[in-house]
Formats: sequence, C-alpha cells, structure tokens
Amino acid sequence: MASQFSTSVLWLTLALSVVCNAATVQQQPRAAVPAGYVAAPYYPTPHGGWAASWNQSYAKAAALVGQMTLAEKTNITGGSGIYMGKPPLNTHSMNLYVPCVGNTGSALRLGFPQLCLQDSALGVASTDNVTAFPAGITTGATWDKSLIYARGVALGKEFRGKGANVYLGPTVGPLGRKPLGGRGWEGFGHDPVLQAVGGALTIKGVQEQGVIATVKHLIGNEQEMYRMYNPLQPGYSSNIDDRTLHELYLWPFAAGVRAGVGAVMSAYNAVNGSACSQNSYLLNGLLKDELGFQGFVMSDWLSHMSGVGSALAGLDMDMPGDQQIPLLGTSYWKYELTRAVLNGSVPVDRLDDMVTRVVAAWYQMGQDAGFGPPNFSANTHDKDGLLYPAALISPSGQVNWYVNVQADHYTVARQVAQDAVTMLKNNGSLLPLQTGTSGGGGLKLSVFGTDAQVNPDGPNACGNRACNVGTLGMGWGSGVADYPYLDDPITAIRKRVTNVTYYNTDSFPNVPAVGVDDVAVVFITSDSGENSFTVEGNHGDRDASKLAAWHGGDDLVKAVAGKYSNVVVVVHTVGPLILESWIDLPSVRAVLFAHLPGQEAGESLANVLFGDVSPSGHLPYSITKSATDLPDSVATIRTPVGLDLLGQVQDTYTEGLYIDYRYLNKMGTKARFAFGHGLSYTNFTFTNASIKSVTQLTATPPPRGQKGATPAYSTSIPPASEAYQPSGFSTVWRYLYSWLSKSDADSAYAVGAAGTSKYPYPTGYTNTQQSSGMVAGGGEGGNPALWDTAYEISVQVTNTGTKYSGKAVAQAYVQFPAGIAYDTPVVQLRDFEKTDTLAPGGTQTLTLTLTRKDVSVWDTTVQNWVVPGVGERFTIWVGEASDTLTVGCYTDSLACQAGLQPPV
Ligand SMILES: *[C@@H]1O[C@H](CO)[C@@H](O)[C@H](O)[C@H]1NC(C)=O
Ligand SMILES: *[C@@H]1O[C@H](CO)[C@@H](O)[C@H](O)[C@H]1NC(C)=O
Ligand SMILES: *[C@@H]1O[C@H](CO)[C@@H](O)[C@H](O)[C@H]1NC(C)=O
Ligand SMILES: *[C@@H]1O[C@H](CO)[C@@H](O)[C@H](O)[C@H]1NC(C)=O
Ligand SMILES: *[C@@H]1O[C@H](CO)[C@@H](O)[C@H](O)[C@H]1NC(C)=O
Ligand SMILES: *[C@@H]1O[C@H](CO)[C@@H](O)[C@H](O)[C@H]1NC(C)=O
Ligand SMILES: *[C@@H]1O[C@H](CO)[C@@H](O)[C@H](O)[C@H]1NC(C)=O
Ligand SMILES: CC(=O)N[C@H]1CO[C@H](CO)[C@@H](O)[C@@H]1O
Repeated sequence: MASQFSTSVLWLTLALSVVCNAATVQQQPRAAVPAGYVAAPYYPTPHGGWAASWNQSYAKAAALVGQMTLAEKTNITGGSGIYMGKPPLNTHSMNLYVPCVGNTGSALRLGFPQLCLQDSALGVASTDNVTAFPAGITTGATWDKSLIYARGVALGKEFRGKGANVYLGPTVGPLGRKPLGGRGWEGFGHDPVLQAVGGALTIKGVQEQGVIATVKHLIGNEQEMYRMYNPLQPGYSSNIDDRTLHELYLWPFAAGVRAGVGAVMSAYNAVNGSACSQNSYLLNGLLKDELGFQGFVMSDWLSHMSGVGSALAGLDMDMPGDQQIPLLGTSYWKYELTRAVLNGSVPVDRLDDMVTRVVAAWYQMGQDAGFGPPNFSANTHDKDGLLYPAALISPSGQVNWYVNVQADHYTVARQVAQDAVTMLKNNGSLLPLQTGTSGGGGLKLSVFGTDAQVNPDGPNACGNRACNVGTLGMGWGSGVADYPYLDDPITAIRKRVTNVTYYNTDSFPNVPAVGVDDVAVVFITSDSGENSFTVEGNHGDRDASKLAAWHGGDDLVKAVAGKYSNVVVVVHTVGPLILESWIDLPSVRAVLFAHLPGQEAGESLANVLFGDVSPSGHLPYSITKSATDLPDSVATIRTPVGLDLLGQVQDTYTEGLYIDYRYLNKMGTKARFAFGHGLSYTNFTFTNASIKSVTQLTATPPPRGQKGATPAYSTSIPPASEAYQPSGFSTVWRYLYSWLSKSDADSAYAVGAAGTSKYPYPTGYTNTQQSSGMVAGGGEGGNPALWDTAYEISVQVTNTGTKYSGKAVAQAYVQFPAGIAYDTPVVQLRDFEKTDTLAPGGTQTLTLTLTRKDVSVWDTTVQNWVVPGVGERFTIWVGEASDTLTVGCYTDSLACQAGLQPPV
C-alpha cells in the first residue's frame, strides 16, 4: 500500500512523474527467470458465485449489475485516483465524501456508493480517535485464538465506525521468510499455520462487523527492496516451486478464503517472472479456481501495469486507479477498460464477473443497509480541507467529523500487548521484580534507553512512523495508525516504583555507585517498514542494521551489564535479533521481548515486570545464534547483480520448505531460542494426552463436488451510448472517470463490432468457462474435505508452581512417517491452544485439532493433497515450544506417550 504524503511531497511527486513519464519505457525482465520456474497461462477467470455461502449475495449482486451501464460497471472496478475523494457536486444528490487511501467509483443511480478502502492492518490509518492496536507479530506472539479474534472484532468496529467499507488487512504475506524483510511484523509470525490462524480469525472478527477484510499480499512479497515495477526496472521475481507455494506461502491465503474473506490484494512483485497483478496462474488458477475465492482481487497501490492483460488474468479492482506514474489523470482501467470492452478485447462476461464480485462482497457484509458514509479524511486532520487534494483547483468543505470509535478497545489492545510479552531468560528468578515495601520504596531501579519513553515530539511526530525515536510501538510505512496516546514504559514503571532513575540515552552514561541489589532495565529496539521510506539507512528491510539492536543497543546492554549485576533487557522489535554478544552475560538475568505493542506499551509490560501476571507470550519466530544459521537465500536481501543493474532481481526460493525452524531442524542447528519458546513465572505439565481418529483418511481426499451455478452473463458488446460522457458534465482535472467521449466510444465499438482487429491474446488464452476446475478445489479454501478433522488430541495442562498464576500454550506439531516418498520438515506446527489463567495447582484440558490437510503434502504430479502413508505412524508432538516436545501421540496405535526424547 502506498502512503499518505504531505501536500508538498504530493506536488514533488507530480513534478517527478511528469519528468519520468517522458521516458515511457516498457518494463521487461532483463535477467532471466531461472530454468524450471514458469508462469503458465491459466484462462479464463472462473466466474464467482458458485459457493453456497455466497449465493444469496451473488443473486442480489447479479440483479444490480444487470441494470448497470458499461460506464457504471467500469466505474466500480477502478479507483478515482490517488488523493481523489469526493465526486463532482453537480453529478448527484447523494453528496458522499470518500477520502480514503482508495476510493472506487460509484453507480449512484442504482444506490451503489463509492467504496472507501483504508489502511492499515493494525488500526484505521491517518485519522484520530482510533485505537493503535498491537501489530500482527505481537498478536501472533500471544498464541491466543480468542484474543486474535477479539482484536479483529475491535478493528472491524473501528473501521465501520469511521465508515470504511474495506479494511486493508490482515497481512499474511510476507510470511517471514527473511528475518531482514521489512514488513514481516505486519503478519503473525514465520510459520504458515500461525499466519493462517491469525489471518482467518482477524477476518472473521472484522467481517462480522460488516467490513470487508483484505488478505494480502498475494504472494512472495518477502522483501521490500526492488518490490515495485517502475518505468526503469521491473519488480523482483519470487521464484517459488509448486509444493513450497502450497505448503508455506499459499497456506494462510487458503485459510483466509476458507474464512470467507471478501478481498485479496495482489503483491507488487512478480512470481516466476510474471507480476502478481497480472499473473493468470496465480489469480485465475490458484486463487479463484483451486481456492475457490468468491470475492474480488485488488492491485496493491500503483502495482497495476497493464489494461487488458490484468483483466484477463483475474484482477478485479485497480487501486488507487492511476497508472504507475500517478496524478496524471491516466488509468489503465476506468475509461480504458470501457474502451477495451467496447472494442471487444475484454470479454463482457469478464467485466460482469469483476463488478459482480465487488458488489457481491458489499452485499455479503450487509453494507447495503445502514452503512454510513466515511466521516474522516486520510489526507488531513483539519476539520475543513480540500475535497480533491490532487486537483489543481479544489473546492473545500468539512472533511473530518472526529468520530470517536475507540470505545473500550484499549482493553483488548492492552491484553494482546501483555499476553505477547515473551520471556526468554529469567536466571535466578529475577523477575518478577519485587517492589518491596508498599509503593515500591524498597526497589532501586535504573532504567536505560530512549525506547522507554515516548518520542518527546509526540508519538506521531514522524509521518508513517518513519523514524525510530522513543518507544517503538509499530514499524513504519502504510501499515500504521496514528496513536491517540502512547502509554510508555517509563510512565508505567514510575507508577509502581518510587526510586527510579531514568537515563534517557542509548549511550551508557556515568552512573553513581551501584549496589548489589540494584536492578537495571535496559530498553533496546529494532525497526523496519515499507520501502517508501528509508530510516537510518534501512530501506524498509533491515538492510543496514541487520539483526543488531539499533542505536548501539547491544553495546548499551553490555555496558549496563558491566556495572549492574541484575539486568533486565526489554526488546521492542519487528523480528528476530542476534543476542549473542550479551545473552550469556551472568548479569543479564532476564530478557523480555515485548514485540510491537502499539499504544498500550506501558501497563502491558509493567504487569509482567512486576508480576501482576506471568508472561505468556511465545516466540513467533526462531532467534538464531548467527544470521548465517539460515540459508543464504533467506538470510540476504536480493539486489541486482553485476552489470545487470536494471535487470529483474531474481529471488529464488531454493530453500523450499526450509525456512525458520524447519531449516534449523533439518540442519541440526540449535537456535538460541526456538520457535514457540516462551517462559513463565510458573511451570506447567502436560499429562493425560489422548488422540482420537475422527475421519478415516484415504490417500487423496474424496473428489471435489460440482460447482454451484454462477450468474449468467451476456457476452455481447453493449451499445457505445452506455459509455458516453453526459453532456455538460464538468470534470475535475485528473479525477478518473469511466466515460469516453462519444467519438472514442463509437470508434471503439466499431472495432469490436467488426471483430476483425484482434487483441494479441496471451498463449493459452480462452474465454470458455471450465466446468470442472482444478482437482484440489471444490469449496472456499480448496476441497472442503481438506478441512475434515482427522485427529483430535487432548492434553491436560496443570500449573505445578506454588506461587504464580499463568497461562500455558500447547503447540501441536506433525511429524510425517519415516520412509515416505516426500521429504518433509522434521516437525511442523499444525495447531495451538492457550489455557485460561491457571492458579497454582489449576488444571485445564485443551483440545488440538489436525485436519486432513494438516497430515497431507502437496503432490506436484497429481496436483492434490496426499496423505503419505495412510495407516502409518504419524507422530503428533505436543509441547510448549518447537524444541521441548516430549509428549507424542501416534496415529497408528492411537496411543500417546509422555517423557519422550524430543524429535529436535
Ligand atoms: C512457478 O514455477 C513452478 C515450477 O515450474 C511451478 O510449479 C509453479 O506452479 C509456478 N508458480 C506460479 C505461481 O506460476
Ligand atoms: C444457495 O445454496 C444453497 C445450498 O447449496 C441452495 O440450497 C440454494 O438453492 C442456493 N441458492 C441459489 C440462489 O443458488
Ligand atoms: C463514477 O463515480 C464517480 C464518483 O462517485 C461519479 O461522480 C460518477 O458519476 C460515476 N460515473 C458513473 C458512470 O456513474
Ligand atoms: C460519520 O459521521 C457523519 C457525520 O456525523 C455521519 O453522517 C455518518 O453517518 C457517520 N458515518 C458512520 C459510518 O458512522
Ligand atoms: C482495445 O482497447 C484497449 C484499451 O485501450 C487496448 O489495450 C486494446 O489494444 C484495444 N484492442 C483493440 C483490438 O484495438
Ligand atoms: C533511592 O535510593 C538511593 C540509594 O539507596 C537513596 O539514596 C535515595 O534516597 C532513594 N531515593 C528515593 C526517592 O527514595
Ligand atoms: C520450573 O521447573 C524448573 C525445572 O524443574 C525449575 O528449575 C524451576 O525452579 C521451576 N520454576 C518454578 C517457578 O516453579
Ligand atoms: C478521544 C480523542 O482522542 N479525542 C480527539 C478526537 O479528535 C479531536 C481532534 O483531533 C481531538 O481534539 C480529540 O481530543
């Protein structure tokens, strides 16, 4: 997603774009995609509407679309242009103000409004009176399904309250393949199941509020550098083999489609050399056929680069509407799509399917009734402002109503931040800190690091949070929201301890003599974000800082540890860091990863530090001892090589399934802290495990069912008059309209009617709907049988401590049978559950579920999910982390054993 710029930047962008446009270079891949990776043609786009859960919405949508003119249809599938909000006042009576990061056109004659599409995945972006929730990575670190869902509900309420139709989240791609990748923190962790659960429950929570969720970015957007196509250089190509795509990167998208997600956003980059916004195999084949996606696909902002080609390849909505060089009033769609339908190049049924998908999603969320118009502007915080900021001359009017949508959502935000705090070390039980006499008089605390206190210029001082000053609560870029406030750690600590000395510096200062019982808390950070901004030399990805703490944080820890013998390190970070230079120092007694807590950074941490609650977060990624513990393809950011500086960067997923813990386990490399690791103030046991076979498995799932009916669309080209711009209509310069002049419409129609001038269709193109579809499809998310419960595992979790209450997480990992014909990672996460708060001695039975898909591999030959070795011994391991799995349940004997040697 693109970001909001100040007006001056906006004009600079315009000036630059005029200059750049002079060189209209066609992007060509200049470095070859490695042999074996192909972007196969897949045509046509399967019509939506055949899934039973959408059929009512499709029936209504088809009825509405059936009344639309050509220009109304192409209005809805494209944005009005970046920074283009309110439509011209003279066109209609419904005077909507649509000031979001993306605004579609409308068909007001039929009551279909402009849709407001708004960032971000962690809160309503660029406006006030909202909650700045913890980031995705923090949410994933809770390993708590009910909290993930509760955050989704609260997010949905806030988007709805501001009048945003479409929530541009959740992010499940990047998956976190590259620890240095800039946007991994927007998602839930470096594992497909953690991402799938995080994404699906967020979608459910958001969409139950009547807001369309957007699962993004499809697919392989694992680094920020060179992600975008521009007139001089194509975006990088993520070259991903079929099995890896299915078993890792597509997995969370399948779960999102299964959850009924209304929208998908395509990624900036290419896959196998073909840009995601026009990759027919990806959009038509995998997403709409195999995964049975019924909603609409939008382009990431300014990633759209063709007109006819993307329509045929399965793109349904062009965002924000402009060509790659924005603000010129030109579009690949809108009026051009109108032309392409009239001249016969884009089949009418493809356009009808596009627009019906959009309108069906609107009905599916119930937005046809009682959904108010937006009451905020993403462009300004002032009450009054320009109605079309991108126009040369724009009228002004009220643009912000300051509707407060926060309700009590700080409680769920704080709970997520608190339950995500992950304790990695606690030697000699330094934590929780004992405040001694009442009021904290007995504890003498020294706090170090600028991260403990909010940025003195305010938490929103840097636009798009593109700086790392003060408490780090979120990364930077479009995936942010404005803080209504930032409860910082130092404030929360001072509320509990009287004798606090705060050294607001990242360099070790002179300190007075230190007593043996004195405690030091050191705050360090690591930040990253979107490529549109460079922060302290990092181009979105952590290409400059690498995996070291920012601002010399590692040296600060070492210096403090040289003076104090009781040091607690608190880390606010987007992802893993290398901790080796200090983790084993005897005086570094405790380490807490607080991730990116959002607005509730203070109390959530203090509750853990001072023992109101036990820490219960677990790492959503592995922390390695060295960056080179991961393969080179994963550990580095891809850059152009040699003389081919302008060529397409090839990022080939040579490691296949082996990322994060999957790779470390394969190589037998011990992580410093394994995926899933997290300590508590108390201890838990896992006992009385049992396993139940629920569905009798066969090697492949039962054959998919037939598709339901889809709306019947005409294929005859509509009259040119449906595209005529109304006479006397006064346009706003650079606003994107779907009409053509009469002469343009007539001449395009003449081309289409003659049928002689053929569009150079891609190889493999056809417009005949396929009745069968891919073998692995059949429902939303794929063959419904894939989601049958195969096994249920129960385990009794008991708090065996005597002093502290706490919550435990049970993680279930599958180990495939030995000797099967497929190479599989030693263990792979498949489900997890968290207990309620268990008092000392308290116990709770948790149930973990494995579906047929969870015990399958993707077979590239049969193009289906295959259970390798039906009847053989799969081991379902259960434990508190990926490296402490001592309870194993066997699928052949249906017995479970405790006290086993962990598989890794
Ligand atoms: C990429 O290429 C591989 C190898 O040919 C193929 O299996 C896979 O399906 C391709 N992916 C896409 C999205 O085209
Ligand atoms: C919708 O699907 C349900 C369940 O398959 C079916 O009974 C119903 O007839 C369908 N309705 C339409 C309008 O297709
Ligand atoms: C397209 O949408 C814009 C913005 O709402 C509106 O002004 C215009 O009238 C619409 N065009 C058509 C053909 O309805
Ligand atoms: C936003 O506020 C405006 C003005 O008070 C109101 O008309 C509109 O219905 C509100 N929108 C929503 C979604 O509540
Ligand atoms: C139809 O119009 C589209 C959009 O301008 C253009 O790309 C395409 O080449 C045209 N087709 C023909 C056959 O002229
Ligand atoms: C803090 O502790 C130091 C050393 O024990 C002591 O000298 C000082 O008076 C204390 N300050 C407060 C405010 O209690
Ligand atoms: C938890 O168990 C470990 C290993 O048995 C033990 O060293 C530790 O003291 C226990 N911690 C608590 C809080 O009971
Ligand atoms: C509760 C809250 O944050 N209210 C704010 C809503 O927005 C207006 C305008 O920015 C502020 O003045 C309020 O403080």
